[in-house]
Amino acid sequence: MPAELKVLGACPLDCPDGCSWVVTVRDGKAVRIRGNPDHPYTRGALCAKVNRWLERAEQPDRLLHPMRRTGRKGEGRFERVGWDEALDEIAERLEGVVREHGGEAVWPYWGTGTLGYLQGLEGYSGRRFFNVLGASAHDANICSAAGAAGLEATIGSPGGMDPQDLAHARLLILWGTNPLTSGHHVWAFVQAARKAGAHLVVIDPVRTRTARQADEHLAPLPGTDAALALALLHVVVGLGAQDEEFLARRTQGWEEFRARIAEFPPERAAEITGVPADRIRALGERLARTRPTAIRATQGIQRNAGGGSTLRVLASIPGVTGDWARLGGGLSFSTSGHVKLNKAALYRDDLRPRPVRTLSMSRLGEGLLDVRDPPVKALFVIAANPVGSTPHQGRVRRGLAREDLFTVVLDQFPTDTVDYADIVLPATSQHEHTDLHEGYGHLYLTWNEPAVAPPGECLPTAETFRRLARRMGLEEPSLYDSDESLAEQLLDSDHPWMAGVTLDRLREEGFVRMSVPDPFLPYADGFPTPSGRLEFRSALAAAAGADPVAGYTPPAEVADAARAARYPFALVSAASHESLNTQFANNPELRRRRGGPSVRLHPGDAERLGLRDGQRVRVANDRGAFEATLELTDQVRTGVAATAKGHWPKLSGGANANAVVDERDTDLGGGPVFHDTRVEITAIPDDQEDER
Ligand SMILES: Nc1nc2c(c(=O)[nH]1)N[C@H]1C(S)=C(S)[C@@H](COP(=O)(O)OP(=O)(O)OC[C@H]3O[C@@H](n4cnc5c(=O)[nH]c(N)nc54)[C@H](O)[C@@H]3O)O[C@H]1N2
Ligand SMILES: Nc1nc2c(c(=O)[nH]1)N[C@H]1C(S)=C(S)[C@@H](COP(=O)(O)OP(=O)(O)OC[C@H]3O[C@@H](n4cnc5c(=O)[nH]c(N)nc54)[C@H](O)[C@@H]3O)O[C@H]1N2
Ligand code: SF4
Ligand SMILES: [Mo]
Repeated sequence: MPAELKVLGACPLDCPDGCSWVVTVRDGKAVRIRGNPDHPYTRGALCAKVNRWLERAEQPDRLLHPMRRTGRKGEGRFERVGWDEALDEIAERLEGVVREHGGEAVWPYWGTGTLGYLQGLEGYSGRRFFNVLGASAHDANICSAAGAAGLEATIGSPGGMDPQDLAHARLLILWGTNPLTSGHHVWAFVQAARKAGAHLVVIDPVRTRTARQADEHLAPLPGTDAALALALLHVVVGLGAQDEEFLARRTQGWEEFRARIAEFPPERAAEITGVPADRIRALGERLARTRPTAIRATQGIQRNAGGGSTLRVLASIPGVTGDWARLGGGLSFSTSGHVKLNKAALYRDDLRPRPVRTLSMSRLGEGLLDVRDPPVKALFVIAANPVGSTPHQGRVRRGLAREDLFTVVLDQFPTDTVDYADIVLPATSQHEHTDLHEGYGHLYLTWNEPAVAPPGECLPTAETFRRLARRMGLEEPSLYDSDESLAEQLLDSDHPWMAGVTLDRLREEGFVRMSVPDPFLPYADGFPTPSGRLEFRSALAAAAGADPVAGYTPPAEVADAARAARYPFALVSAASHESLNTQFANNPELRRRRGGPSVRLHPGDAERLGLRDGQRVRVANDRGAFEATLELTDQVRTGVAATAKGHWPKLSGGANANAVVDERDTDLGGGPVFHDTRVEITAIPDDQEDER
């Protein structure tokens, strides 16, 4: 065996970039990790967080053995037990719950800790096991459900442009997305467009790292983007710059949408968004004269009550200008809609003994406290940290503290959620197991070969469920399929875009581009909607109880005048540079760089309230509160408070931003409304601070 090996793998994190990585292994130990220089999207670089991947896996707080709770729920006191004992106890409790309350009393709560098809969310590792039990289905809607549903109702799927083709745009609008923090590999293509003369606009209530690089930055109030977009189209149509031929041949509902556009002159949009009318008019004129225009919007823009409608209107812009027909024109959100793997073969939902109800990931508090017939009696938390990530933290904690709830958590670290587990099972890290990935920001599939043996008694999630199935004596043979066999079944797709994408090639080359046409104009032959056209008017939206015509749905709390009088700031809690959701938030070096939770305000807003830079503050509303250090900066627009997601509550005074976020659905898709939250900010008196 050679002394040094290079093993190709895939970053498993919930990030559009889906990087391919190279792990150097010396004497059985992983000694170096770097971005794959041969991958056209990764281009040799990882990111500030994942450069520390190997260090993270060796942190002293890594979970290495199964544990059983000894303290109260939430306290985090455990004793070590063996795998046999842990699996016996789980099997017995689970059989009891299914016997007494039925399979639907079991909730497999999968998170986004890994997006792998074999170990994580994309394939819902263990899904076959839960299907055999007849467990409740899990709607993993916490991230991009609203936008995906809005796009499905408009262009047929969340597919959109290949982000690499942003390089061909001449006007590029980064809309409610902060890629220099949340997925920086797209930047090479943004820069290529600029080199060729493209004008770059960023639309974000905060002058982010990304906005600071742009030619132009507009700062609307959160959740008001659809009004802004309609006003841009008002200018386009006023100039007669719409593409009549495209509208006639490729769209449905133009007359109604046109009437909607007429309701939003720039002056009205200025009132709603807080962006001056002359700036809206100027951008509208630029949009009218610049072909092709590309819009890149990711998840940040759809975390408010109108998130689905917003993506409907944004995807309608290239429908009006005809840019969907041009390379470098259109909209890019997530390429996941283009991935044509045989997911049904992996999921095997046909194994369910009968149809089952679906529980919403974003409503864990409700699911544990209010849902009946049957109530949830057994909860499996798999690669998720809902105490840190899910809306309305106080309710989530109350739900998890229920004495009659049996909770199993599979994780790598002792998170706030682990503290509520009855049984904790230690999971492998990506370079210790096998997996297959897509990247939702590109068109490659990536293979992850294990580089080293797992530490301690850690097991891959898929293997954990094989062992649990055996322990319970389940006879369905497909529960015991190996990782390789699962990958083969997933790749067994007859869609032309999957031609030539084989397990052998993936293993050999590390990544394979899907066989999409080149150049990639996904809607050249029509849209995958019921009408085959871009649907300004959508029956799907109507069936979901939303306005059938794409339009502006105001944010719930941001636009609520009564609430604004009580809670003056609209809080956004976006991606932090130093963590990936709650992952890496316990890494000592990244914690040191990041500092504790902060909240940023415009100096003018702070002055009115007598608040000082650097002061300790309480960010609160009627749902809860978290503590932070106040930072005054004109990078945040007035009326907005900016903080970051992902802090571990137990490392930050007991709560994070989700203490104040409501458990409420978006207009389409049932997504959460993280960036549609009103708060007050008050100083914590110095003496109180000393007591802490
Ligand atoms: N470093 C790092 N990278 C990450 C993550 C992370 O935690 N850290 N998280 C990953 C995950 S899970 C996801 S889903 C993506 C999310 O990445 P993004 O899609 O970039 O989402 P956010 O970070 O939530 O918000 C992006 C920007 O949108 C702005 N914004 C908020 N509300 C609105 C609005 O209503 N309108 C407009 N125009 N702007 C708004 C925020 O101020 C923020 O600057 O990033 C992934 N990448
Ligand atoms: N306030 C606010 N909250 C937010 C957001 C926001 O914008 N604002 N964004 C939301 C978004 S976009 C998302 S995607 C969610 C994410 O929320 P979650 O799905 O809860 O994701 P993480 O916080 O990353 O927690 C994932 C856990 O999985 C574990 N893990 C990682 N890999 C594996 C593995 O291979 N096996 C197992 N068993 N465990 C593993 C990690 O150690 C970690 O504890 O958070 C949401 N929360
Ligand atoms: S988090 Fe994103 S940018 Fe960083 S390595 Fe993973 S896929 Fe690449
Ligand atoms: Mo996400």
